[in-house]
Amino acid sequence: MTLTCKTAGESHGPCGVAFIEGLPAGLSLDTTFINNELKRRQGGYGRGARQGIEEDKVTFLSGVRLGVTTGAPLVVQIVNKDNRLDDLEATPPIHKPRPGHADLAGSLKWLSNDCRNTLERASARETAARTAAGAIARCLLHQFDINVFGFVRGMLDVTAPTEVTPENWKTIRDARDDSSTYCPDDASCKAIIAHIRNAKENKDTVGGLCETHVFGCSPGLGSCVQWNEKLDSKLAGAVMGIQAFKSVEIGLGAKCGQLNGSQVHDPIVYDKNNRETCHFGFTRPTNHAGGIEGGMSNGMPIIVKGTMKPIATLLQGMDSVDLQTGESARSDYERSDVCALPAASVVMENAVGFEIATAFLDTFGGATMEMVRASHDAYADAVRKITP
Ligand code: EPS
Repeated sequence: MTLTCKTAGESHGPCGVAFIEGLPAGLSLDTTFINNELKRRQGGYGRGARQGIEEDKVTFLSGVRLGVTTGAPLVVQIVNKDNRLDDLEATPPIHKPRPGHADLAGSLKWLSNDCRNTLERASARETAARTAAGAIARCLLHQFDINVFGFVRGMLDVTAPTEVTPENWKTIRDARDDSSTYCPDDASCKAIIAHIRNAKENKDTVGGLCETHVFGCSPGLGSCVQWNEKLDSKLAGAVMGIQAFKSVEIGLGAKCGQLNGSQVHDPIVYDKNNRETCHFGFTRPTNHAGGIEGGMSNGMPIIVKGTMKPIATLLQGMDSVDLQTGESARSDYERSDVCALPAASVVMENAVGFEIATAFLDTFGGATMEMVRASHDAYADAVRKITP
């Protein structure tokens, strides 16, 4: 069974949940790790007042016994403290849609001049459940030494010069964790803070660029045989599915269109002495492909970049229309964040982790962790038999 996840929950409803199917039995879930990912998602410079109210933590409602998966559908819950959906004074109708938000399209789709139902579900509060699902899936990846690492790469004119490698990523992760913007480069972090402050002063908002690296994937995750089995296609869908993301790139991404083939493609090098590693000795001096060729992992680190647009709720409002009168009006304002880019980098890290776990189980799946391990190890033995 393919690993799948659906989420449910309104921003100001009682809770968010993720419904996950396809995890093998016998996987120990590291609740400290999962809750820490939720805590990181709540943080970051630029967040609004809501995160002072919430204290996101997972409760497993099914599929887990004594901290270990049973193979049954897993439902994980994150309780909302700011639960006021049925209080009409506290969640008033919204009828001046915010440009950039789901408000207008959703109200027309669901035939209402009140954007409230749409915005409650479109809200990025949903990303708490998605982050939990990704962190749960990463508990499986950790058993196979596959690590996912995400950070903020830049904003406006700022691009962190940080180079991330399989050798240095843990040190860079420490720098990220010491940074209030989740950007590991100190000078870039300061410049990003200045941009967020400036946006706040101007009653504006700001987005930016997130990046996720995956280390330790063996070749062959994903497939070239069908368009919708390609790992890059799945990663792109997963990242574009995060609220406010407007572009996804793998490796060099859009820059590929500005270079010749000899500048884009990564030469292949073989070193028999590295046959015991995840890439079986096949490495590349460059990694412009971002670890994916023909829709399959190639043994190099997987690199995904995602762009988040500025949040659509502006304190200054924007030109819009009152859906009750048809007259021009400034858009409604709801309490919001000035910038949720650091949080988005955590969501992206975990969304990527979920897709990698899905591809991993599509390749090495089994009902139990023992079966998955046996399949994974048998594949590695088989590759070493057919390589020089
Ligand atoms: C959001 C609006 C804000 C954000 C929210 C996303 O919610 P509220 O109106 O309750 O302050 O805080 O993000 C979260 C609650 C979260 O946990 O990330 C929106 O309109 O998308």
